[in-house]
Amino acid sequence: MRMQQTMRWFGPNDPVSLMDIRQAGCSGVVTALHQIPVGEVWSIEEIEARKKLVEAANDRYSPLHWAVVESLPVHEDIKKARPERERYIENYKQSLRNLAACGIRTVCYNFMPVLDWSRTNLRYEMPDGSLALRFEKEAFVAFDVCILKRPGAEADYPAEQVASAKARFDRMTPAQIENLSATVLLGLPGSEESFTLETFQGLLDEYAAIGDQQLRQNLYYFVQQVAPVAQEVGVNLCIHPDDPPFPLLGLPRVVGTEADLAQLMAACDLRANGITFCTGSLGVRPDNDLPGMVRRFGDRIHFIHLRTTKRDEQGNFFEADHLAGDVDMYAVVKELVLEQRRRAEAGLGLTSIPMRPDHGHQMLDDLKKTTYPGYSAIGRLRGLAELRGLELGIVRGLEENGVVSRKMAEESQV
Ligand code: DNO
Repeated sequence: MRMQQTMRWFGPNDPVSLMDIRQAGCSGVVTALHQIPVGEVWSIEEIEARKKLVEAANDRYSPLHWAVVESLPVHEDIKKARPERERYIENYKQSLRNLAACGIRTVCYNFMPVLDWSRTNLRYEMPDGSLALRFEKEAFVAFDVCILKRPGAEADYPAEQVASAKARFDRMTPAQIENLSATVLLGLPGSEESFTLETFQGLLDEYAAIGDQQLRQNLYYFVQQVAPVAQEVGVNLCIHPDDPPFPLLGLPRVVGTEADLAQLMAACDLRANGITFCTGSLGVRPDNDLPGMVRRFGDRIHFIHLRTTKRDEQGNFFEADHLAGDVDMYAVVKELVLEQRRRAEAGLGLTSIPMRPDHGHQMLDDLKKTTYPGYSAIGRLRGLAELRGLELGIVRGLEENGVVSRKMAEESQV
């Protein structure tokens, strides 16, 4: 009845070790074969090799297993509906079959064109001296209008925003310009590629004729092809919402709201066509009612990212402590507990939904280390510890009020 506690592991080169993840209290590992070029088949051999790595110390220590693939990336030709998409869709199906054959049943992906997630500052200092990730609108506009110089960019923003972004750009040192550009472009973890300004503009140009509706059609087509195979082999696909959940750089983004997700769920009405419920991404929009979305999407939620941001009126946000931002984490976790109870009662499999504390501040000893932005060990460990306590408190409270049975509550003891 408890969520399954997991952490992301970027593979053998990740400075955070599997032992760290184990000692944080996780039983699940979230990882991907980042070494395989996007679009190629994940072979059984390579999947097995990663599985072996994850399980290597299981005979001596508390067991870890590969719980979720994040991500099985979707080739750009699929997003753009190029003729070659058919081959990539066949490859995708084959990777799903291979993952199922190796017992891996939850597969996260996203459908963001060109860029995966985007921030403008990876070292935003919090009042306690820890470092957080931040998205600042003015810096982003400065990148778009003054650094990338995207044709037509100015027309995408109100005139005052363009003016303040230009003024900001004029005050920036070459090192600051370089840093902003690298932050936006050079691929955050999870994003599979890094770019130069020119190649990047070239990739944006390829989307010139692809608007919101077209991108939606391409997503639904993809899901209608792959979800039936996933369902047949017992894999749950779960789309990660766009981060941030609004259009950027003239590119459409079609997975940011409840309506977007509902439309996607309806486009292929199979349980295998599911959602990664990322409170960090979805929570940037005040119009997303997160607890209500958990209730309404119910058993289509296959994976959970718990994180929160603090936003302001200008459209900026930073990643807050896990229980301190705009997301009502108590209400969200309560709905997730109730959803798990519904699954237990309905006899559905996968009652315990895999959850990871998404991101964390760089803090304590990690301030001296080079870590993947957002993925240092200690900040995530703090987040997980808080979330674990929150879940336990909720389950026990529900038990006291007779909403869940003692047996279910006991099963949720740490
Ligand atoms: C950021 C992540 C994303 C996510 C992918 C999923 O930390 O949540 O990079 O992994 O978008 O496909």
